[in-house]
Amino acid sequence: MNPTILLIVALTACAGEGSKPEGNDTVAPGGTGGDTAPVDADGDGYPANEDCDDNAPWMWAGAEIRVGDVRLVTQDDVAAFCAGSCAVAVEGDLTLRGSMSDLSALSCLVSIRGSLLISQSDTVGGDVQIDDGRALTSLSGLNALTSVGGSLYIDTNRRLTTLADLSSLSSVGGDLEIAENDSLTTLTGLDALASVGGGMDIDENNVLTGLTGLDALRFIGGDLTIDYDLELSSVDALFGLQRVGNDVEVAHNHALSTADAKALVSVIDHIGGTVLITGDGS
Ligand SMILES: [Ca+2]
Ligand SMILES: [Ca+2]
Repeated sequence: MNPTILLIVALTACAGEGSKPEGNDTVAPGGTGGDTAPVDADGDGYPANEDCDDNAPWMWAGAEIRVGDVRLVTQDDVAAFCAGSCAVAVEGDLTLRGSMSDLSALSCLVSIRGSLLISQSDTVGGDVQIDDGRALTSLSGLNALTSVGGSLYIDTNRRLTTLADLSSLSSVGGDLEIAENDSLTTLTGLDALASVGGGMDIDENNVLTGLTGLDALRFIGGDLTIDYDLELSSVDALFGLQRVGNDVEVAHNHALSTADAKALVSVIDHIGGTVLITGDGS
């Protein structure tokens, strides 16, 4: 055989090796093969001392910056997101919208420079479409996310019951919108959030009873809008709010007394725009 062809054959044989060892290997890459097999708790082929997380088989390597926008639609997309890295920063927008039901494999996600959209729209042409594939009930997997540079949209997630997994999130640079989540009863989990650079919009969450979880929020750069949350009976959790850059609207929350809505407005030190309180309860 021609030596050049031999070289190509040899290189081809090597290709595909090296990114991740076979999962069943008991001796890790670089291991000594000594008397005692190194501990590899998650079975990803990397022993504990070479694995950035030895309890997560989808992560073994260091930090990575993901350039551009990322859109995850299927459970396979979610499973492939970390691609071995223990810490991934997304430079663009991250969209989670589709048929995934489990985000736990996103535990490498530490920051998003752009916006984060979590939306599982179940409505098509105005009709409610029951689709068991759209079964996201929690955001488990986003526990390491500390900042969203752009906006955070959590919309139309019919089965989402908790935001507890956003407990590391301390800042949202753009808007925060939480709307039409039909199973969400509480905002507990947003407890570290102190600042929203844009507007905050809490709309049409049909079973949301209070805003507990937003107790640390002090600053909203744009509008504050709380509309059509039909079971919302208390806004006390926002009484630490010091500044709203633009308008405040608290409207059509039938279980909330107008007096409570007015009490919220009265405790905000600075409101840059107008106030509208209408259609709340008596
Ligand atoms: Ca391991
Ligand atoms: Ca691992």
